[in-house]
Amino acid sequence: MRFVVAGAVIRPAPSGAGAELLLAQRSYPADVAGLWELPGGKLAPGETAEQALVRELAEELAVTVAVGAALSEQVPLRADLTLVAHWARVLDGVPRAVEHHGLTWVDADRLAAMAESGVLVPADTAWVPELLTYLRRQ
Ligand code: DCP
Repeated sequence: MRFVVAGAVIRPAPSGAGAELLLAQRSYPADVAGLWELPGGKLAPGETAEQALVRELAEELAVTVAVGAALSEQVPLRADLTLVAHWARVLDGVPRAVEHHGLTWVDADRLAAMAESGVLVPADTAWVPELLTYLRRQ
């Protein structure tokens, strides 16, 4: 089994109420281009999920992140590929769309609206309930 790790990158909302989540708009492949995801990528041989997430977010967002606990859901992508996610925070840098079409910080209401309108990458919708709970509780 191989793994893909995605980052639930969060920050306190600028308003002071709740928290925000970073979403990235995929630029490829065609079937998911334009949809929004938690950024990340495949573990390289010998890497832990935490190490892979630090590397992928440095490559894709040009930031250094601190990686926290895993989210509860593991999502089967294919028979041999499983998607996991970890909470993360930016330690250094300002996220920039190096490989994505764009980036956006969303609060709970915006995330719920995006999930409802079908603009999230399908696999990532598994995390929406846990993400909404976290974003609303902060
Ligand atoms: N994926 C997903 N949701 C995410 C991140 C990834 O469903 N939040 C899926 C999309 C791909 C697979 O995981 O089917 C691998 O993702 P990436 O293409 O982003 O990973 P890499 O950049 O490591 O792979 P590659 O270099 O092959 O594009």
